Amino acid sequence: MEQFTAPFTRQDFGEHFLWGVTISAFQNEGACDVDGKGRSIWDEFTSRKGKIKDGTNALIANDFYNRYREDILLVKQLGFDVFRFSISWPRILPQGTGAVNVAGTDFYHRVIDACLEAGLTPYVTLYHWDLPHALELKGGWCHRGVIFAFEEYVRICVKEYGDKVKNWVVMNEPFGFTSLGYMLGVHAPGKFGLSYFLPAVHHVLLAQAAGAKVIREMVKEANIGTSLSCSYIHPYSRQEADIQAAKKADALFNRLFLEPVLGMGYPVNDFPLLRRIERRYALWRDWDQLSFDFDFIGVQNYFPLVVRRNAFMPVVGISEVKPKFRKVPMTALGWEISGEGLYSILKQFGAYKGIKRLMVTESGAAFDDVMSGGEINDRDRISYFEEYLSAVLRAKREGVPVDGYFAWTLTDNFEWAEGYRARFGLVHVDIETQRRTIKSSGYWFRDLLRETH
Ligand code: IFM
Repeated sequence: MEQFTAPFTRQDFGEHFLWGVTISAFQNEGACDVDGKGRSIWDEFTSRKGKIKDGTNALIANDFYNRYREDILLVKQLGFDVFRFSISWPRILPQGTGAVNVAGTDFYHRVIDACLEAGLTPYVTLYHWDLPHALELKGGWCHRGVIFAFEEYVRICVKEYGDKVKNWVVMNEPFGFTSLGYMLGVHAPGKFGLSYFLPAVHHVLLAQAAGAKVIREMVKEANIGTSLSCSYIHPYSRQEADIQAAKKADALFNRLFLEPVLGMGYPVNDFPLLRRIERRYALWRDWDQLSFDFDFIGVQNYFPLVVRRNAFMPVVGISEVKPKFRKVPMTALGWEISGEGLYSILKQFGAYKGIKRLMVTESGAAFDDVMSGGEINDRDRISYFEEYLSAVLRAKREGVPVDGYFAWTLTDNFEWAEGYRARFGLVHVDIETQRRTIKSSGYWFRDLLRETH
C-alpha cells in the first residue's frame, strides 16, 4: 500500500475541532422491508423502471442493518471522533404517524450504544430523504400536514434517544431533496414543477424549525444543527446578464434554505419568483415560524458552480456552464474539484451574523476506484481531501468559526439515482459479498488523526 502524508497535521485544526464520518439510513441500511419497517418514497421510487441509472435498488445496500457493529468499529479504526448517521422515519413510524415500530426504535438504540461503546460521539440526522410513502400518498412535503407528522416523529426520536444523544441534525440538504425530488423529478418522489417545489420548500422550512424546537424543549444540553447543501457561484463572464444570473443562482442554491432560518425571510429581491411562496403557500402566522436559533449550521459543499444567463431555460433563466466544457479537474460524477470553492462558501456563510458555528457535515468525492492485488490506492481521493481540508484550515485561520469536518462517506453505498456506480467511500464494499476493504484514503485519515505530536 502506498504511503501518503498530509500537508497539515490534526493539531493545525485545534484540539476542539471534530473529525467525523457521515452515512445515511437509506443508502446503507438495506433491510428495507424487514422487522416492520414501512415503505419510504425511495423504496417506491427505486421499484419504478428506469429511475436508477444502473437499474439497482437499495433492498440490501451495504447491509448496515446487520453489519453496523463492524462498520462502527471501522469508523473507530480510522481515527474519527464522530459517527453521523440518519434515522429512517418509516422504520420508526411505518405509516409516518401513529403506531411506533419497536423493532425500529430498538435498532437505533443498538447503533447508538455501539457508538458509545466504541468511544464515538453519535450525531443523529432526523431526515435524510426517506419520507414514509404513506405520507407521500397524502401529498408529502407539499401538504401542510407533514409539519405536524414531522414534529411527532422528532418527539418520538428525542424521547427514545435524548438521554444518550446530544447532537442532532434536523434536515439533510433540504435544497437537494426538494429540487431533485419535487422540481426536477429525478429523485423520489419524482414530482415535477414549481407547484410541487415551492410548497415543499415552505413546509420543509416550517417542519425544520418545529422539529428543532422539540429537541430544544426535550433534550438537556442539546447541540442542534441542520445541514445545507451549498455551492459558491461564479458568473461565466463579467457581463451584467451573467452577474445577475449568478446572483439569482446564489439566492436559489445558497440562500433559500439559510436566510429564512436566520429570520431574514426568503431572498425574494434576487429571486422574485419566490414571492409566490408568500402569496400562495404561506399563512400570516408562518413568518416567525421559519427561524430557529441553531447551534451550528452544517455546510455540505461538493463543487462550485459557474452560471450564465440563458433566456431559454424555463423558470430560472440561467444555466450551468458544466466543468467538462471548462476543462477543470473533476470527480467521476463530473463535479468540479475546487477547494477554493469550499473556502469561498465558508467565508460567505461565516459572514452571516446569525450563524454561531459551522461544521462541514459532508465532504467527499466519487472516483472510479481500481482494486489491484486486494488494495485500492485512491490517490485522487486523497488529493481531494488534502485540497478541501486545506481550504477549511485557511478559512478557520481567517476567523471563520468552522469547528468540524465529516467525510462523506464511510463505505461505498447506494448513491440515489446513480445506483452503486458512484463510489464515495473511504472503505470499498464489494456489493455481492459485502466484503469491506479499507482504501488508501481511509488509511490516510487514520494516519492524520492518530498523530500526537
Ligand atoms: O450521497 C449524497 C448524500 O446523500 C447527500 N449529499 C451528497 C452526497 C453525494 O451525492
